Amino acid sequence: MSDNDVSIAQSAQNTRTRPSAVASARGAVRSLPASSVELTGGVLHQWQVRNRERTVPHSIRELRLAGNLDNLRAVADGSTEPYRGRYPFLDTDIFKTLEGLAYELTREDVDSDTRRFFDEAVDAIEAAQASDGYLNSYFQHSDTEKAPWSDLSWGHELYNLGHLIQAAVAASRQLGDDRLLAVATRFADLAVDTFGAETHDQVCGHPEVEMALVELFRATGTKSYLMLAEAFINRRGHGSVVPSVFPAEYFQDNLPLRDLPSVTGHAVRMVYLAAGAIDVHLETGDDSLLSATKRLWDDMASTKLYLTGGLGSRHSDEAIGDRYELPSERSYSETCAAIGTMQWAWRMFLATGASTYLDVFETVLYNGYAAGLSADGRAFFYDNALHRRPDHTQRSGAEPDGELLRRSWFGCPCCPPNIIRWNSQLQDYLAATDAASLYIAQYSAATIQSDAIGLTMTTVYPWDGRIEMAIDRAEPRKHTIALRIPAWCHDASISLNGDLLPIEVTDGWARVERVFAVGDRLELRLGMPVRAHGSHPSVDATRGAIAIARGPLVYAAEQQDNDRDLDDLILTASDVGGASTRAAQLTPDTPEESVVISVPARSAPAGSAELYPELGRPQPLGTTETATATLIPYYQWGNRAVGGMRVWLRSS
Ligand code: FUB
Ligand code: ZN
Repeated sequence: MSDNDVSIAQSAQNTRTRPSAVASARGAVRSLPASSVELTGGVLHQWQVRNRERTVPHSIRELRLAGNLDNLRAVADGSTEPYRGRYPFLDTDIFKTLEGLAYELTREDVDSDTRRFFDEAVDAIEAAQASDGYLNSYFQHSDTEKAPWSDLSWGHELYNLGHLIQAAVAASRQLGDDRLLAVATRFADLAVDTFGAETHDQVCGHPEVEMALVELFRATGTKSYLMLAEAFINRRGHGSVVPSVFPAEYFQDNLPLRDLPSVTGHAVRMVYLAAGAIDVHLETGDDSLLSATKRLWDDMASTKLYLTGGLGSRHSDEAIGDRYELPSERSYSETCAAIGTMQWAWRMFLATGASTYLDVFETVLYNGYAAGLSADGRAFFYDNALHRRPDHTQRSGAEPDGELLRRSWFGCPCCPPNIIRWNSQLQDYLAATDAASLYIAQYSAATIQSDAIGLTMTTVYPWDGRIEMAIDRAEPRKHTIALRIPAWCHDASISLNGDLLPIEVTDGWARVERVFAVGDRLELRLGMPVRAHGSHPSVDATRGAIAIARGPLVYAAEQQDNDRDLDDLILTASDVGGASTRAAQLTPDTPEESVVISVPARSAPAGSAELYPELGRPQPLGTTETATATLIPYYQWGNRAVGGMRVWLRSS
């Protein structure tokens, strides 16, 4: 292909309708097509540009070095070289990357190696597929000596199929390239033949394929894919997964989903399972899945999520932990779990139209998820702590080598390519529609086209709460633009062409209904004062401590910005009234902007206190002095130097 051919192909892709990642035709609301929303500026757009320019080329280099493509090629070549890497799911790192590239290749400025990688990977995948449709380079490799489907608990073969399907559907929808779809449907057909019978009781140890099979049904109309997804949801929980190293709960196989009292077990598995279940509900109308996932969501959101939206408080088994078990320094909050939580949240929103799911989506997006990637786009946190003690020595990702902060790759690199696919498709989660309304789910500089309305959104959110929407196209009929008023905002106003409108917020939405005209200017102002947060009394780890937030951003104090030891800083809720903010560029080599917060505080040497003082006796604390606490957005921590970090600070 010449450069000219490439740009002609690119503009053809860009003018046709390209469905989004979750193209459900049912539910309270529907996603807008990917081709109808474009991020044009601000933080989310910067993340997409960084994805394309830095994270993707970096990850392609790492994938080549780690041998993921070699594993697939070795299958086709019949090579006797040993399998590269430890895990049976390393093909998924290629699949997740390809899912992201399917979006990125519709955009300009994609480098030639990225294009080459896409084709090389597709060739290797096509060549590795067995004649019956099976594909998993670990099991197919000559040196692993394991038969396909012989280890469903740990083999991840259906998890692999799930990521292959998602890459294939994305390539078909975004690029009109059906090569992977042909591979994925052959493998999915094999899965239907192998596991479809009603009498079968087996499920994969790692849920994922459920979401993917539903999407494959949406893309192809083949009902057996939906039925298999439904069967996998219904079968899990009856003890069919062989609990070897991990207990049944790890696999969410201890109880059927509908009977689970709480989100439980391995965090990523749990949120992928719930997202798959709500997908099945969206297509089959099975309301028992909606009520079960609602109940689990409510329990999670009120007892198990970190302030950052992170999920999973145990390094052991990468597990969610008990209710209110939310230690800051041991927060696992895997980056993949953050992505799965957003996938679940989006589907709950599609099913119900409720804004509360989007509020959590936003919290995860700007905090627990965003912290997973460095400002330069080339290093990753696998687990996301909310507190780093200055004498901390554990390496990121619980692996023995590498850095104390983010690292360039992992032996188990599930998170980096998950970030690639998620950043590439952020526009899919910006807006949605029903017959009467356009819902603005997240705020960013963007253009949005629904059937009834086209608008240009201008804002520097989340740094500022002012959002302007200029109407570029409007059908001559009454229509509603529904604006999400985040639960953190207690002071919102809306004006149309400069005139304030009465504002009524119902279920988190402020609805503006009228016959819109081209040239109309809607302006939303979300008050964003600095806030102080405490914890539920049952959260022992942070009870009595104080955290700072502004808009959707949770803040953190890093030692390098503070002249007092972070353990000595004391804040009270009333101190935030005296807080000031300033725009800053924390990492001058990146386009990443920031807003830094200063809060009047006190300091008292904590080191002089007894470990377990007898209450009622005087404490030998040092003298209390006035001080200032300086805080940066949590997601930007760990980009400058190794040192202490705290989200939660002392309040006494
Ligand atoms: O098992 C596949 C992936 O590896 C999981 O989703 C991650 O938590 C990591 O364990
Ligand atoms: Zn991960």
